[in-house]
Amino acid sequence: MSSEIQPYQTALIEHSMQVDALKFGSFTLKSGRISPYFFNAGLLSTGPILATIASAYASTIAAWLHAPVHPLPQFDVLFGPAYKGISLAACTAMVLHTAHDIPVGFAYDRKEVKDHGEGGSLVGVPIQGKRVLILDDVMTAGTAIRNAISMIQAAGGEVVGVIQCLDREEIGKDGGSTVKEVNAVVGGEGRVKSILKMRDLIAYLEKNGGGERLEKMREYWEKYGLKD
Ligand code: OMP
Repeated sequence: MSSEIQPYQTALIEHSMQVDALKFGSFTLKSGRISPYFFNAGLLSTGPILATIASAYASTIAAWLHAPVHPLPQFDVLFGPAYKGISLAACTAMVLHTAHDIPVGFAYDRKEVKDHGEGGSLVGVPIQGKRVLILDDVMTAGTAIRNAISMIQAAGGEVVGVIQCLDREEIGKDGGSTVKEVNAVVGGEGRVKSILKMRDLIAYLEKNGGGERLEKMREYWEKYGLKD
């Protein structure tokens, strides 16, 4: 495991720590694993931080569309799964337009199906027959992303990729790589991208005197991290 951490990644880590969106300690995850860190994207909720994070998502997407290897296919709709994906995807769709001249639609789901008015569980541009990029906060075992993929497919959309803020780089439910498992569902290698990975957090701690936090992070990596 090695990582060259970029200045924009350091800025995002430090911003996140300042508002407690990135915390070190002991946390029980949705998967039941006990983690020495937790990333709560819901706390990335000031105007300046939303601007920072949406710009990071948008730059990553713009570069990915032109990547020489495994580029992201053109897409029509940016989909933000409820709840935390909604504001992040809305802000990113706007920055894709204003800073990168990439005009895409925006859609999200409701957690509670609405049976009156326009009804249904999806909001935003229609996704029937559209190519969809899912934008989410964190991926661990891939449960949340799998739900979003099924929902979009059921509505007649084609998921062409997944972009997330933090890839925890953990072994998936089936004992393999979560990212590989999701790639397979979405259309092949290179269909999942992240702004930060667990290895970047470890690299940051290594550079900044991580002490006991770093030790615990390495222990967790040994237990659940991807050994590639
Ligand atoms: P999976 O569904 O296992 O991929 O876990 C992703 C979800 O877990 C996220 O959408 C969050 O609800 C939650 N989560 C975090 O928000 N931050 C973390 O650092 C870890 C988790 C988690 O529970 O694994």
